[in-house]
Amino acid sequence: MSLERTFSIIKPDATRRNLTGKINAKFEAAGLRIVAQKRIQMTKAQAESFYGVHAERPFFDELCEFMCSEPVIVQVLEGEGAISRNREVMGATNPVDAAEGTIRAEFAESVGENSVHGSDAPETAAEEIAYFFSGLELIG
Ligand code: 3AN
Repeated sequence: MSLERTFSIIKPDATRRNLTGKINAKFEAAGLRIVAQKRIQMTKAQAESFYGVHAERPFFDELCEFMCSEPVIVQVLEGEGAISRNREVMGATNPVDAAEGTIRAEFAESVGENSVHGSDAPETAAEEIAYFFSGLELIG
């Protein structure tokens, strides 16, 4: 495995409940280094563009409304095999299916309000990082 970077969002259900530190502790315990991080509130248009791949899904509007409802933490995580490692730490999309000890098993409220987003492949990781962070915000 090689050193990778992945993109992560701590979603509104988690920032609302003050869970940023607990979620970051899970990333760090799994060997993921938080190399960039900021708190933003997305516009509806930004959320729709970010989740464009899901535009035809029945939950699209609900998802975009939720993602811009309150501030989120956008992050870049770095580590060996960071993309798959982050997906493991996040757990399954639906918290009832998420393995014990994962972020979604411990913190997610529902399949929609599931506390974290993580890129699913190297191409999407690169695109998502570039969507939210400028080169000047990324060291190395
Ligand atoms: P993941 O975030 O685990 O990669 P995706 O890419 O299938 O999952 O879905 C993107 C986001 O859409 C999920 N994180 C979740 O917030 C939302 N979502 C997925 N399935 C549903 C659903 N059945 N109902 C409501 N929201 C959903």
